[in-house]
Amino acid sequence: MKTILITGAAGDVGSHLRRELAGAYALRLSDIRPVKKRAAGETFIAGDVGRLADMVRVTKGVDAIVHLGGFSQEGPWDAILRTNIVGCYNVFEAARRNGVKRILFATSNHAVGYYRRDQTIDHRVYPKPDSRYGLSKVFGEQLGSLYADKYGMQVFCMRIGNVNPAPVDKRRLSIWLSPRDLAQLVRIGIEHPDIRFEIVYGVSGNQRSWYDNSNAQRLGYRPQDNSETQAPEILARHRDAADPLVEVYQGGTFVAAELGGDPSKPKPKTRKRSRK
Ligand code: 15L
Repeated sequence: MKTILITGAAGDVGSHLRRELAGAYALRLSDIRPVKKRAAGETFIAGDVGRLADMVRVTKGVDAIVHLGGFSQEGPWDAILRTNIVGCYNVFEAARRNGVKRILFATSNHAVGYYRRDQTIDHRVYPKPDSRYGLSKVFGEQLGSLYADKYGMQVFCMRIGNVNPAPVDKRRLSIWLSPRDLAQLVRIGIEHPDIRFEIVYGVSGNQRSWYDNSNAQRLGYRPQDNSETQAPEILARHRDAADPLVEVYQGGTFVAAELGGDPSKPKPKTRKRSRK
């Protein structure tokens, strides 16, 4: 049986994944916080992603890593830098030093949050992060690309929407990922023989999706769930946000936060100086 390391195992996504993968793999859980209740087949090693020595200890001897650890929201630069940027580097570098070839990286819809909701985007679009958090996820994706090309690692980047037992609001109807679809995607990332560097969208088969997830489909992903069953109830109670930009862009409130200009308006043309 393969041993799979899950970083950030104490978080919400980690908890759903542990339950869904139980019995399929030996799970090594790691987090800065303790994971108290452990199921059969789970072991725990405490570790801080911000410390390379911890990550070297934690990644030793595993077959693959699911890297969920780090800040999962927008946050102050110092925190994002330490946990998501330095932390991500530490996980990839520790894996390389220990000869662990396969990493599944939990990137986010916020790596592309500045695309509009009336656009359908695939895995080949250039990133448009909507926050420091989104930017850190773009860093992680590009780090994965470097480690795949330079060191031959197999890197599977999942741009996760929102993992929840059920979609929670209108925006999440488009980006919802059910726990069992998350597990299906993770199993593809662990098992697929031909992965070198891939970006896929971590979303269920939602009718209102903003993504062309053909890269995931090419690798065998067949989501079981579709948020549409929840749509009537969610739409009935939906009220548009006060800031219209929240409804225009895929990143929602992440886009509108701390905004210094209106991204939907073209930049004013700079006047040419007339020469005398
Ligand atoms: C994310 O990337 C976050 O980790 C999660 O907490 C949600 O905010 C999610 O995106 C979302 O966009 O709903």
